[in-house]
Amino acid sequence: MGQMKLNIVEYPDKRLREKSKEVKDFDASLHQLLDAMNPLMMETNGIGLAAIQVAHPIRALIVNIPDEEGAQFPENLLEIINPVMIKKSGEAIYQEGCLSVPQFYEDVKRYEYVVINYQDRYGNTKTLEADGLLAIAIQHEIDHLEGILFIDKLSYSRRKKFEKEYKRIQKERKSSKKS
Ligand code: Y12
Ligand code: CO
Repeated sequence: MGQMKLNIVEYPDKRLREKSKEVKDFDASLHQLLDAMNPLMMETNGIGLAAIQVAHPIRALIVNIPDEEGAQFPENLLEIINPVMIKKSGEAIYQEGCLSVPQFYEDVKRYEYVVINYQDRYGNTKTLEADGLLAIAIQHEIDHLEGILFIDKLSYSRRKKFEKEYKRIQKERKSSKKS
């Protein structure tokens, strides 16, 4: 089996709107996918990536929160399969971005603190308590599993701002003839 070739699915691709399916087999094909997602996330300076963003609609995601200097370490990689939010509280606003919605960043309101149950790549059940950036990232990625993007969470006026900027970005891309 060779290296898996993954590409980021970008808005407005309808595949991002699919509801991802529960992972039942914690087998080599799952491990191969996770092993290919991590370098892609590192190369693109991402801190979170859901499988559906690379065209695999399964309930799997990875997160790697950088330190204060922005450095990421392999030992901080979290592989989260079949997550379920069991506790949530507080409020936090953070400027989010998404590899599937390039070049757009906007403030989104989320829970400040969450607890999730999930499985690791071997199917072992785990519990994770998160606050700060990790809590934000987990909520952003769990939304992907439901076909929800961060731009869906914006107020009417900020969503309009996104539509405008998105059109501008598309025009720029066309005129520079890249993709
Ligand atoms: C806080 C906010 C958002 C999340 C979800 C995870 N989001 C990301 O990892 C976003 C990554 C991202 C990276 C970009 O850089 C490159 O593509 C090289 C980027 O830049 C451009 O689109 C030009 C945009 C987003 C977790 C926590
Ligand atoms: Co995203």
